Amino acid sequence: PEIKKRSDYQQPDFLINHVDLEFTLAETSTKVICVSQVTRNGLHNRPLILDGEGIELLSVHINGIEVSNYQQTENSLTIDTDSNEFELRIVNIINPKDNSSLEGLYLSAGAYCTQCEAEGFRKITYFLDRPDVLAKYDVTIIADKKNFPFLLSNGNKVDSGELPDSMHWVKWSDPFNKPCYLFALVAGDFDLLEDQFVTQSGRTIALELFVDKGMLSRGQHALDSLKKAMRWDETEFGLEYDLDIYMIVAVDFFNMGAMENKGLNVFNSKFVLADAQTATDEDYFNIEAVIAHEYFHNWTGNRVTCRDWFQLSLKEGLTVFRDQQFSADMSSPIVNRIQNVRIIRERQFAEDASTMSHPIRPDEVIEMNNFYTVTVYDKGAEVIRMLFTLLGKTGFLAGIKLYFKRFDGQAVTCDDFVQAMQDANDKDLSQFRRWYSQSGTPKVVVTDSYDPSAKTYQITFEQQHSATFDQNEKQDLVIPIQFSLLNDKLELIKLGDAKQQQKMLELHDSKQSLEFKNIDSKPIPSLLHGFSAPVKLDYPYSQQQLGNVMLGSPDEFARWDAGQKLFSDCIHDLAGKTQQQQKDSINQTVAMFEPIIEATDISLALKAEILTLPSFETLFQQMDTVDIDGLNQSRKLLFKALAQKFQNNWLTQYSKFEKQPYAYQANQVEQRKMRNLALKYLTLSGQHDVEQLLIEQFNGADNMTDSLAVLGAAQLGDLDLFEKLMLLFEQKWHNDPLVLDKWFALHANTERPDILARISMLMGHSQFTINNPNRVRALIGTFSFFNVSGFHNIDGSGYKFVADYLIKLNEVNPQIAARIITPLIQWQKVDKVRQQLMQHQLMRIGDTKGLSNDLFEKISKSLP
Ligand code: BAL
Ligand code: ZN
Repeated sequence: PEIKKRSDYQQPDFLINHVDLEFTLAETSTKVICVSQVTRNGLHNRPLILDGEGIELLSVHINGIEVSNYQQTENSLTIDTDSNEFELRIVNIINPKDNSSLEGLYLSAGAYCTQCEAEGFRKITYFLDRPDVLAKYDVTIIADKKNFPFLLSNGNKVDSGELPDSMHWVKWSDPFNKPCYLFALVAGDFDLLEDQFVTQSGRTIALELFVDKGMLSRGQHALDSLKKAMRWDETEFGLEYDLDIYMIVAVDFFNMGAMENKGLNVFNSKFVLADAQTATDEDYFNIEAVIAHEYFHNWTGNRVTCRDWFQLSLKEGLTVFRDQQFSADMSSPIVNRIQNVRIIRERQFAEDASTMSHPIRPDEVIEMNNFYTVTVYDKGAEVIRMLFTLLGKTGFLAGIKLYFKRFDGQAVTCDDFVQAMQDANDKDLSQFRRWYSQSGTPKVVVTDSYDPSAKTYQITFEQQHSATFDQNEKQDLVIPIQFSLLNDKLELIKLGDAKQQQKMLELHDSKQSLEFKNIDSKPIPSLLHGFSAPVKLDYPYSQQQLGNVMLGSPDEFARWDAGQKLFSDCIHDLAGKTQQQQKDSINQTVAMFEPIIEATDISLALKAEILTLPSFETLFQQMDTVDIDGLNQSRKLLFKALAQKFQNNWLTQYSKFEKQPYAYQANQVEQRKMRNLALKYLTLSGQHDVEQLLIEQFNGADNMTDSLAVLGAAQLGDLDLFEKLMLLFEQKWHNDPLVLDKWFALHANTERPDILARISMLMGHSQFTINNPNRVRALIGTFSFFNVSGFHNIDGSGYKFVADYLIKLNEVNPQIAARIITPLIQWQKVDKVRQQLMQHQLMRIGDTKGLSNDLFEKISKSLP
């Protein structure tokens, strides 16, 4: 396969400014007529080369005259013409029914829908499938009226009519220029939830949410979230919606979370449907966030889009940052920030440490679908956040304003974005731009010294960069580091003339020092407030100092982080100790958390976060080489000790909140969080009557959060009750696949010797199908990402199991296969025996006949 390079970008040879599409929908032979108004771009005589894949071509006309001197390959159509401006008419047939890749036009549980980002439009018709070709679209859809009463596309509905044989048609017109990746078509029979939104300038927008029949009551939260997002973007960014209608369709078969097609978002139903019985607090949260994310794309992505796919972070990093800010405003900012950081530390650091390491603006791509990554999205959002931190909110918003003023309606680059930020703020961002071109996780090493006689304190920050798999040479970055200093009474020390208590250092040299005068005793630094940069921090904290930061830092993130470090240090230090030493060390750490349980100066939500152990994945990323079994064991030892030491406190926390009928409200969410954390610990503590508690909560729960928490606790405690309750759960939700995904996932990450037999059996469940990405992610994805003992079984059976599955999935849905292979290519930190076992399976997959580009790219990079 061809490697595409960012540096090879060329303007398109031709432009298309208007597209007239007509679809006559039929399951195995949908007819597509695409009439494009084409103009030659610049002075040249090169032919028009269109992209296309899996298309049956019927005819090509130029200015009404049929042409036949074209050349077709597996993925292109070349047409030679002298005309500089012409109408191109292409007629072709596609087969939505057999399209299991879920790209282009396909069937999802009987409804037609499309997914065109990144390069799916070429599976619909021959076209210039690249984001810098912007056109206005008129779309006519013809289908059987009984089965497909709703025929939807982008923009405004402009006409419709009846046809013989109970067929009907609808015509849509989108007044905005857009790249073809934002094209969408949906046809089906749905329940429709309607509402409206009045914009700040007084325009009324029709809101329409389409869901599977019978699911209407589960759509309300999504619709409410949409209205909140629309208002928030007006008040925070001054951005108003631009069409008269905004449609969202929830479909069951979808590769991504959702898609921001202009005026017609298509959503994975997982991120739309919710009610108390079927959705957890986390689901409610995610729905609000994803609805907002897609809405925010209307400006950051659609009005201004990417010039080429290497620039993906232009829209994704910025839009993730915007949805993070929105979520923080809608609920608890600190809990949100902690969740953002967990993603970076668990998954983005892992990606950067692997053979898939790439900058947020990649330089080389084989399959674009492989670059919808935590690096492009979440590290991309951290880079935008650093700009926000460096420029301040006012400066940042001035940059955004200039960005839209310059680039509205255009396809641009990350550099264009940074330039707007720079020009609006008169700040030189040339060194900052390296964040876009450099991969890897920087390390910031902090050292300090105190001179008691001079009463001076010096603190030195040094940035260090290691080579990554994709890049040997690294340069110094601009790293904003927010910090404060505490004295031994845990009081804040005033820093600098402005009597600031928090300082921001812009670290741009490899090493920078600051000196503070009139300091009475050696301070304790509280570092990287709010996770002000996506780096690993190294300061030789003593346990006592960490305890002090956890209790006394003015920054809630730093308090949480200090607690996490206390836990991680303890877990990592257990290796190689005698049992007695382990016990002593654990007891000492655990005791440090007593004041947190009693603390009254933090929210319940933050308390629950502080009392949650770092995940296995986070701990994994803190080490250079990992003893998988040892790390898993050590984490469990500490978990159990926390459970036992605070047994009475957990019972108090569990019992102290009055039960109320379920509502997705901040105070209820944090109470459930704490209560269910306490339930976990109680179960793990081995308290004799915990089964009773679990059964009572399971039977009495009026919501999915509490039901699922019981299953999670019973699984963690390895109780026989787990199997019994899982059976009951399956019986209750047998006909609800979205709920069953939670059940599949719980099974998949259970530690048990016969886990592979169990998963094989579940693959035969009547609701499981390899064609549905949600099912596959729940069962196979959860196993490979989270079942540490099963996946990493030293006999290699876990790796082989996943490889066998990926070989099958490669044929069905390469995009999802390439997601689930992630843990298998992250062999770099495990022991040599496992490394060889993993590589052996990668080679087996690599030898598969008909290997997709998606898997090829990841495997070829990953094998030594
Ligand atoms: N653009 C793909 C889905 C999303 O990031 O919103
Ligand atoms: Zn997005």
